[in-house]
Parts: sequence; C-alpha cells; structure tokens
Amino acid sequence: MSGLSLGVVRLAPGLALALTLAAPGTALGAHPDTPAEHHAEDHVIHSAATERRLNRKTRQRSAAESRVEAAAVAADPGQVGEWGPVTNWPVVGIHAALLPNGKVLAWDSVGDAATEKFPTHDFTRATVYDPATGTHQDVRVNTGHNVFCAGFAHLPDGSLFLAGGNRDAQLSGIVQTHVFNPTTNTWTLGSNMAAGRWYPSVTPLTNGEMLITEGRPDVPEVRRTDGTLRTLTTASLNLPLYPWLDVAPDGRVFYSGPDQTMRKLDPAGGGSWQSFGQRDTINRSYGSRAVYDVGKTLVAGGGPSSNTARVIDTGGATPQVSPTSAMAFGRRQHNLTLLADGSVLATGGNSTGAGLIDMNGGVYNAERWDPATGQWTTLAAQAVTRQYHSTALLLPDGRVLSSGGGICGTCDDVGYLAKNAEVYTPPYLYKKDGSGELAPRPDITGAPDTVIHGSSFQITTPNAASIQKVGLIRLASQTHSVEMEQRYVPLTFTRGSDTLTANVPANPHVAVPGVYMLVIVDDAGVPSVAKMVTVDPAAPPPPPPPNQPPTVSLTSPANGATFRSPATIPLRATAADPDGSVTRVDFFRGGTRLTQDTSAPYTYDWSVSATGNYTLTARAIDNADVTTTSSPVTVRVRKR
Ligand SMILES: [Cu+2]
Repeated sequence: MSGLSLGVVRLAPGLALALTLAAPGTALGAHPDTPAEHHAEDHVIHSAATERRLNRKTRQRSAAESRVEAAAVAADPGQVGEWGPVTNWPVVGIHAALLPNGKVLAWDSVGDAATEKFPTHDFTRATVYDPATGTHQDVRVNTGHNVFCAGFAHLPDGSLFLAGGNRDAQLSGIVQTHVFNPTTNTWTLGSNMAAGRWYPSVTPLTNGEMLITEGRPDVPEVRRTDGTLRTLTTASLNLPLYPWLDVAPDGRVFYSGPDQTMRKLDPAGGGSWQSFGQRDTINRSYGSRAVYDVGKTLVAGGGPSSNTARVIDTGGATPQVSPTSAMAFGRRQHNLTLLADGSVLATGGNSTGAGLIDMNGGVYNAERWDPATGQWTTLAAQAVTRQYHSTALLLPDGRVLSSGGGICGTCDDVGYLAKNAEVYTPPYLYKKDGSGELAPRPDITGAPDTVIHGSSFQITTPNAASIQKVGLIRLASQTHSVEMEQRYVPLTFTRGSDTLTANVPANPHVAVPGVYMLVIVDDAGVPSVAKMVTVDPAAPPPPPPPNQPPTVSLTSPANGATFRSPATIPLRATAADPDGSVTRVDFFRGGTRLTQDTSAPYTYDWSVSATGNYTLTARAIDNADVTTTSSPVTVRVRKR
C-alpha cells in the first residue's frame, strides 16, 4: 500500500481524483501468467461487445456536439481543413511516436479498463500503424513489462528509447528502460534506472545522451551513448510529472512547465539547475507546448482549461516571455502539434477545467496558430472528443493523426473510451479557390540521407523557383499532452534552377542529432511530403556540389555585320562563373582558335583580308576546366 500512497501524494490533482473514483467494488482478478491469460482477463473486464459499446457510446455522445461546433466554421476545407473518418484501433493511442519509416508506433496498457484494475503488468498492447495503408501490425511489448506512462524519445539513429512504465495496480513505476527498433519492430531491454519511474520525461541531448527526469524520483538520470546510465546527483529537484524540457540554443535543457517557474538544467557532470522568473501566473497542468522555431516555445492552455498562450524566447541569457493571442477555446488535456509549415495546431481537450475528462466539455474544433501573426484560426471539428490519454502527431505527408483517449478510473466511470483515430488534413493541402480540391504540392525529388551541422546540402525539386520555406521537423514523441522532442528548425537556403541549397545550423543545440522530416513549402503555402534526413555530427562532410559551368557571350561584332577587306574586326566577350572564376576566354573562327585572353575585358582585334562568311564564337574555361561556348556570330567580309 505504500506504493499507492506514494502515488496519490505525487499525482496531479485530476489523477488522484481518478484513483478515488475508480469503481471501489472492482476486485483484482486471479494472477494470470501468460499473455493469453491476460488477453482473457481483458475480455472479462471489458468484453469485445462492451468495448465496442463504449467506443460507440463515446462516438455517439461526441457526434452531436461535434456537429454543432462543425457548423460554426466555414465548410471550405481550403479554410478549415478536413477530418477523415473515425477508424477503430487495436490500442488506445495514449503514447505515439513517428518512426523513421513514416509509420507510427503507439501503445497503451494491458487492457481497456483503468490500469489500476489489473493486478499483473507483464506486457503492453502496442501497434505499428501505417498511415499509407491504414493497416496495423501487432508489436506488443514482450519483455515482461508494461510501458504504460513511460517517457520516450528517439535515439540519434531513429530508434525509440523508453524510460519507466507501470509495475502494478498501485501504479508504481518500473526501473526498466526499453529500445524499440523500427527496422525489425522488436523491443529490447536496456540498463535499469536507479529508481522506478512513472510519468517521466525523456529529452534527447546534443551529445547523443538521453535525459530522464521525474516520474516521481527527483534525481535525473542520463542514458549515455553506450547505453549505460549516469545519475545527476547534484541536480535533484521536485518537478511536476512529465516535465516540459527541450535543449535550448545554449546547450542547456530549458524547462518551460507545466508549472510557472522557468529553469535551465546543465546536464554535464552531476548536473546543475538555474531558476529564472515566472512564465506566467498559471500552473498549466495538462496544457501543452511546441518548439516552433529556434529557441522559441509556444505554451497554450492547461490548468483550469485556460485559453491563454505565451511565447518564450530561450535564445538569450534570460528567457523572455511575451503574450500571444488567446485560443478561441479554453483547453486542458489537448495537444499542440507542429504542422509541416512551422505553424502550430491545437486539438482536443476540455474547456471546463475537468481534471481528466468531461464528456460534456469536449473541444472539437482544431485551431491553428500562425507564428508570423500570433493569431489563432478556428478550424474544422473532429468527430470524437479527445481528452485524457489522447495524442496528435504530424505525419510525413503533412496530415495530423489524432488518436486515443480513455483508460482511467474516471474514463470508466463516465464511459469514455476512444480506441480509435481520425486523420486531419490541414487547409494548407487544399486549393484556396473554394473548390475543396487538393492543391498541387511541391516535390522533393532528391536530398541526402544524412547532413551535418554547419554544412550546406542540395535538395532537388522541380519547384525550386516557388519555394519560400525549408525546414527540419524532428520526429514526434507524444503522450499526456506532452511532446518530448519535436521542434521546427527553419533552414536558410538559396534557389537554383532545379535545386535548393539549404544550410544546416552550425549550432548543434539548434538541431540535436537525430532523424528529422525535411519539408519545403511553396509560395501558396503548400508543403511537400517530407523526406527523412538524419542530422548526424559523426557523418563525413558532404561532397562538394558539382561545378557549375561558366557563362559567356560574344558581344561584338554584331551578328550579320559586314566588313570591307582588309578588315580589323573587334571581338569582344563577357564571361562569368557562378561558383568559381573564369580562367580564360578563347576566340574561334569556325574550329580554329584565333587567340586566348586570360583576363577581362576579353578582347581580340582580328585582322582578315580574305573575303567570305565567317562564324565566330567565344569559349570560356572556368577554374574546374569546364567550358562553355557562346552563341555563334556570323559576319561577312566583302571586296572593297
Ligand atoms: Cu496517464
């Protein structure tokens, strides 16, 4: 029972309420020993029919409110986007991570009912969802552990690292760490932590280490790149569960919430914290945040279903907080999700301040925050209320996967189970002419698999001339309204004819090593499908871009000019090289070289007495010995 009392003491208020409200008469069943017996146990507590009924009931109760909210916005998907159909899932999307192959790993717990109703926790229901086909593959955790309420983020190679999980009906944490290999769809155990964790955050660091914070133990731990763990013995600090942490441009880890005090952690050695001022006056419990630009974090909602939002700039010595527009809806238990253009989408939540779930207080409309204007735009309404234990994740094609909700005591009491998902197509993918048709998209036809900090790289695209924005978006890892690692990194770039040359930030803290989605956005605001790119400091430097040929033109004599014999014809040429220098210019009469000139202005006075027609050209040679010949000029020399 000590585990239970510890849990209640450290839980968010709403979750403590959930435990209190858990059906008191629910006896813990016999101890099943095999996954098959667990499966049977799930069905005893919620039969397949009950599960369908709950799912249906949640959808029905959602539908009426959803229709009202949907009617409040325009019907044109070019303005408000469009939600796809609700599809049932094999798991509740409580935890969701995008994989480098473009699929989504999601897991929940050991069954549909509240986790505290199950006595044994030695597996986890998990699925890999393929958004391209809508199909699922069962990848349940078979290491003997339940990773419900773990913290997780991607290792630099794109595999997923999980810290902690759920040990028992008292919601104790586990000491285990896991790694999910997205290539083989397999789980392996990593090093054990010093203490069990439940509701920890995991933050990828610039040096490839993974920071593990909270989940009840106040001493952070760090997973080294060799898989062993170290403890930050001088950085013990009591923070809320699932703390909001992101590497800032100075390399320290910035804490933006959910409570009010802003802080930075230096994870070197034993670790040290620095505290700053208050972000604002609200404890944004079950609010959300998004790192939408270099050193810039948007926080919105949370606490008593606040509609307020703040922008925090972590680029300087002291974090700077500025207000931005409020959302149209107060929200708690919602998700903020980066979109492919660097704007931010808010989905789901409740507007009544309910701790976990209010079936009558769901927010169905999405809202988009534009970083350029600081304004929110109300968008289309989704069909199912998404509150406690829901996630919203950016897919590589620019759509957003909104899934889950449910699996808690309160959820059971109010009949909330959203074991399903819907996919949102944002307005940027539609034409703006009211036709409701999808817009043509810019296309990335080539880009390197790996880039390094401080280097430039080539993106081939037939749409180069129209591209306005190039960005890297880190793969998402979401749970409990918290995004553990996703950030938008805008790239400076130059346009060529069919290529863009983009620059990876030299400061490695801006784009911590790992897998990112490379997205280009055209002048209509339409994003490309993402190309996965690994930012890898250990990679060899990219090959130099291919040499561009010089340009040359023969400016004198004029084409068709006539001279009287004997003549002195002035040959004049201009030449340039876009990526080097012009070594020399040769003048030709037909195939015969008349002279060569190694410095501008390129001139030659050609003396000729024989009458006839002559074809003249100039040929430029650049510093890489690549040549370009000018358009020919024809002249006539006739008798005096
Ligand atoms: Cu939870």
